[in-house]
Amino acid sequence: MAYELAPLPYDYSALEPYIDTETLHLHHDKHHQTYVNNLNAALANHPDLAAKPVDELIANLSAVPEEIRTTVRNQGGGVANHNIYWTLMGKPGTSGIGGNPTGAIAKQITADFGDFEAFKKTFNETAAKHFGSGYGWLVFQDGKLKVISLLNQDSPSSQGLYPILLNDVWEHTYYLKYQNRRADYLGAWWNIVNWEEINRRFAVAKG
Ligand code: MN3
Repeated sequence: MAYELAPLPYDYSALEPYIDTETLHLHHDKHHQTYVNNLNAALANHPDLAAKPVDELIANLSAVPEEIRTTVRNQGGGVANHNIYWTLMGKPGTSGIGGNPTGAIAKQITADFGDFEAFKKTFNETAAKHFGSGYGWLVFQDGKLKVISLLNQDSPSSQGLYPILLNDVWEHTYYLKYQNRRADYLGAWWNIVNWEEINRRFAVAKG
């Protein structure tokens, strides 16, 4: 069974003005679709693996034969990470989108970082300083929130950590609108972040 690209959970213009319509078309319809196509091609002769949810492939890369492991890590990671990325955002000004964090994640952010501003600063700096392509991530480890960055399409899932939040800092994410100003994109992104979905993921991460 082949993997398929799920439609965006909102209109292509929904994230304006923070993420523009053209970027969303390219990022979802071209970049994400290409990861899906490449993963399907890599697993064409491995129906047992192709039957697994992509998150399971990424969480257990040692189960993938060595000759296709790097491809699955990169392409499968590209599928899985973008699946998360789209759900972490929503139309600015609507309920649960942007503004201050809510619920359990708000309390945990205060406990581990002091306040939301300090957390944002840590996350944005980590993602802004990440050299090359990759993502900034928020995970829950040893009872604490932790901000990390990983290269390319690598996921904390491969290290046994459930991702609560990520932000894509590949240039295709922001270059049309923000050009080289990655930090501006990172700062603007919090206006469209979906706290309900982040709380849902935080509950899973806590187990
Ligand atoms: Mn991307």
